[in-house]
Amino acid sequence: MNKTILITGATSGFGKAIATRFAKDGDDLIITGRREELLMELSAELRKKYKVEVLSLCFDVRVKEEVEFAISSLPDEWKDIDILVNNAGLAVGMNPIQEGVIDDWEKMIDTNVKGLLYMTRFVSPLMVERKKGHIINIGSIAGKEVYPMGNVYCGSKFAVDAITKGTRIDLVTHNIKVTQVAPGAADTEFSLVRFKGDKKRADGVYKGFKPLLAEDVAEVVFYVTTLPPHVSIHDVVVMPTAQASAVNFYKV
Ligand code: NDP
Ligand code: 8X3
Repeated sequence: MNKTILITGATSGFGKAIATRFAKDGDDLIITGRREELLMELSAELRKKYKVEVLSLCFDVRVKEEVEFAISSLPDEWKDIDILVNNAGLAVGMNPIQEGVIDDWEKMIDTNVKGLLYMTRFVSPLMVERKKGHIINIGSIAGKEVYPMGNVYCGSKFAVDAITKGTRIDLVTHNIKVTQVAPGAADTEFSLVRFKGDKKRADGVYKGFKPLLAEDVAEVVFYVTTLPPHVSIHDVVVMPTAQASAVNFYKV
């Protein structure tokens, strides 16, 4: 039976690939992001190619009122969300802590931590009411290991790791699965955003080894939703074969 999947940050990278993967399975999608034109393009493409229903919602996950409005005003036929993928997130800047740009810190914490919390806060009651659901949080290897100048981004992803565990504990009695998928280096718009549009620097991150593609991560996210109701995957770390830890790469 087709499911309803809500994916935040579906305008690029993992979110777009995850939306496409579930559409291929025939599922209906609620896709979100701030770039309305990209949401429109993706909606049209998925509807045409996979004949699925797509609702696109343009809002900023950092703004509590926007998140609350988006979820509380969902049409009735879209309220039965089976899977929430908290994917929207970013790194901004890469400085030693003593030279950190406070505005960059706020963007990361507000998006990666508070945005994920707002989404969970407003969507999880709908799942509790139905006594079913699956929340998938996109963490990172940066939420498992701290690396030089990763300070606040790593902190935000360690928070995702902890919040995922806490969410699972609180929702266990409501029959809701909670999973973290924590990828290593993946070639998306991530580094372009982190380095504020410096494409040369962003491309340099992926030189000399084969990074993950967004589709690889989407396949893992899809897989964790395919298991029987009594089986729950708590945590998956998915890395490029050439990456052994946050900072150890085999580059040629
Ligand atoms: P992208 O930059 O390609 O995608 C990020 C997505 O998040 C975009 O769709 C963007 O949409 C959305 N987004 C960012 N800020 C907001 C906001 N305030 N409100 C709503 N949506 C927002 O990067 P990735 O696909 O790589 O990143 C997805 C997730 O994966 C992030 O949480 C990231 O931290 C994590 N991650 C990435 C890794 C990598 O190496 N690429 C590895 C491990 C984890 P829009 O701009 O339209 O708002
Ligand atoms: C993104 C991966 O290792 O660049 O979360 O922080 S990393």
